[in-house]
Amino acid sequence: MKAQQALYIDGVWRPAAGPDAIEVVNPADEQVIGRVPAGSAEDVDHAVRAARAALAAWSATPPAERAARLTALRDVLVARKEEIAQTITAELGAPPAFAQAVHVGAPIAVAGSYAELAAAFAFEEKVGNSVVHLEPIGVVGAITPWNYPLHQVVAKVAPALAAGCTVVLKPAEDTPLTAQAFAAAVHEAGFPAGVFNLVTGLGPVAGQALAEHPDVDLVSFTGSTAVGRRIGATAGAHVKKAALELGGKSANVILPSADLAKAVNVGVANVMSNSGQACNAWTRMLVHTSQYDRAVELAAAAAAKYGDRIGPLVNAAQRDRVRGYIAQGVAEGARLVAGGTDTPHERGHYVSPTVFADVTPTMTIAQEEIFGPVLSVLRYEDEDDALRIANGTVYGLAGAVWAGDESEAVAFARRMDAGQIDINGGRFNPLAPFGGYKQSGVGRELGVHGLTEYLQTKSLQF
Ligand code: TXE
Repeated sequence: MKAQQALYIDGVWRPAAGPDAIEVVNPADEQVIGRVPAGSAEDVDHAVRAARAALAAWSATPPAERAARLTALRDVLVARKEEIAQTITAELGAPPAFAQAVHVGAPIAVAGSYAELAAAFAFEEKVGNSVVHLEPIGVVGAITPWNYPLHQVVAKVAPALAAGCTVVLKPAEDTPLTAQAFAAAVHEAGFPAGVFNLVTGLGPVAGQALAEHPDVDLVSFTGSTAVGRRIGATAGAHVKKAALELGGKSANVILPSADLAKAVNVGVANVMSNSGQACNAWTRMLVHTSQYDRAVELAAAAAAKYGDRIGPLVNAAQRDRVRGYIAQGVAEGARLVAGGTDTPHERGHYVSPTVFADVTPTMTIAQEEIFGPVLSVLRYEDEDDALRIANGTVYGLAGAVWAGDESEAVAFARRMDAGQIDINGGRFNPLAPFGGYKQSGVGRELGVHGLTEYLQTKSLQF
């Protein structure tokens, strides 16, 4: 898709107020592939005013009609699947097949699920002698990251629109072309002007202006814990709601009764997927001491097999950050059994699939989110020890448990402090709520739980 030198506000593409621009770079070959406007606070204000003006009519639009527009949006995404996947490959570096199947496939499922939910959801419920109305919270400011550039957008915008809210989106600097492709899809789907608006721009400028705007009722943010903390504080100062989806350091707990080879192989694939740029990646593999050496051998072999199939990291800063963590792992005494800090290609921001053994729970690489293709394998003595290690970080986003018997895995999962846990592998479910315990965030995305984030309640007593 060709970059638009414009912002999408009030149903039309229009120039930004100022001359600033963002260069979009292909992380695989470091070539500049486009330029988009770097919106200012003035542009954000313009977009918020458009969203406010559109709110009354959109929130009063019957849910079935909102559902019809979301169905149309899903259909446009399906029709443009290949084109959007190519855009994601160009600006994120995702391998083409993965870009189509996952980067575009998952948001298509999510958009479809919200079309169905908007039509079926009870926006009014009777409680004794009261009727409770579930009303849209208002104007939503959505701030999204680059790691899943379409999914992160759809996971916020689709439920907000289903709920009857209007939206201003500020996407990540690295992946604005996917956001523009999404805006074009919204336009084609026939949403009324002002219901969805896009302001591309820098986080500390356009993002901050959106988070601080007095006429935004809810900020929904996905990104780093540092920025999430600020957005939460700003929302608190204005007595507004903030939904925060932040980092993770998820544990993949392999109980002794599990199919070890399967658990290790799926676990490695999970961490290497999207080059490790996933907040819910199972970056800590926990293995019983009796199976530890075998698991490390299997993990190293699985990582080595990846070779050239892994895409680059999104930019040089992320690559350097990940390499820094690898160097720190070595310095703190972890044993490198695959990958490392070598440069696998002459150009592009690549990091080799990396596996560390002899990682102890307090090491930096076992505590901090690396956001790259780096797996730490830790050993545990017994189940209580495994649970202590699994729950022993500030995060609590996701996890996995493997056991010979599902009920054994479920019993362990119930004791984990995490918002989404896969049992013996698991499969993506667009209706299952996703979000964090502890410092991984506040609120949930996807399914009914994701929809209710965008609603407020009013009760009428009779
Ligand atoms: O995130 P930022 P970055 C984690 C991951 C990664 C690290 C840094 O560990 O290595 O964060 O990534 C906007 N006010 N995650 O620097 O800066 C920004 O423009 C308002 C986890 O890319 O948090 C972008 O749109 N907005 C994660 C969005 O915030 C601001 C996904 C995220 O960028 C802002 C991405 C400000 N002051 C990174 N500053 C996940 N949970 O999935 C920046 N932004």
